[in-house]
Amino acid sequence: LQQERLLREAIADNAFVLHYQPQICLKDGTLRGFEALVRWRHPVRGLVGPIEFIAFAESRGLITPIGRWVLHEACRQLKAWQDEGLALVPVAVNLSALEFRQRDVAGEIAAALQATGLAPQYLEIELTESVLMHQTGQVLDTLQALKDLGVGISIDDFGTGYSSLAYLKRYPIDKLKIDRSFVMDTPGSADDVAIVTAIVQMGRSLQLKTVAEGVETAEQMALLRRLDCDLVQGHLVSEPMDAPAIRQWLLGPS
Ligand code: G
Ligand code: G
Ligand code: MN
Ligand code: NA
Repeated sequence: LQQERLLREAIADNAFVLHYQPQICLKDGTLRGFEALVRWRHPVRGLVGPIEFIAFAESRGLITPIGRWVLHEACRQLKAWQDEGLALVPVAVNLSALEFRQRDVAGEIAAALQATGLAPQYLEIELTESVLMHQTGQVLDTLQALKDLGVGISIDDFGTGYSSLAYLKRYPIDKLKIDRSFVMDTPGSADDVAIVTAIVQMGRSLQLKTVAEGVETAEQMALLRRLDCDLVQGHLVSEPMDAPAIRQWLLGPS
């Protein structure tokens, strides 16, 4: 109850902050995008990660204002960097299955782009497979509306859900994010190497970009490069960083 009251106050005060984790191209090492990850600026506990409050917020009906803030803040920040003259790469925002069901996602995204002036090619949405599992016409309509807007669509935690592979051709998807749990034990685990190999090959065949998540070692990076995975995201490249640190990265070596 205390927690719920604090979270309601946080929403009223916009007491959240976005950190951004870089995604780089495996071929040439260039920066290609960021994932936006929300944190709560908790009055007592300091910065609190999303694992500790997103599900709670969903259970209390409080996710909508948080999700709206995240979307708007990511768009606002990117546009501010662009207005400074920095060369932009897209930002990816996470949307949970519940958010996707409860909100007019396409309408809100269009409104956020409009309000901030950010061009749609600089925004991507990360969805989990559980969104696609419910194979309703409404999901297809929403994804098609995002596609028509020019916003990118990625499947997060790919391989961990229960959905059929048929959705990969049915829905207008751009990227598969290979879940960290498959990357973690490579190259030592032959099973995991086989899984990652299969996902990258399938991605290539279906013309989907592949992003390996949670890359922590040079050996993992070398394997992914050999497999011709497109992008990597993980602690080996960088942990999620706050906006000033990302701005320095965008400014480049000086
Ligand atoms: O930042 P961290 O590594 O702790 O992120 C943990 C999880 O929280 C990730 O799975 C990520 O998808 C999720 N997450 C981070 N930011 C957001 C957000 O703004 N909205 C939603 N729905 N999930 C988020
Ligand atoms: O959206 P998703 O659940 O995939 O969120 C990514 C989460 O993974 C974030 O919480 C982020 O902090 C975390 N993460 C990113 N890179 C690494 C990594 O290299 N190792 C580990 N252990 N976690 C990571
Ligand atoms: Mn994600
Ligand atoms: Na993920």
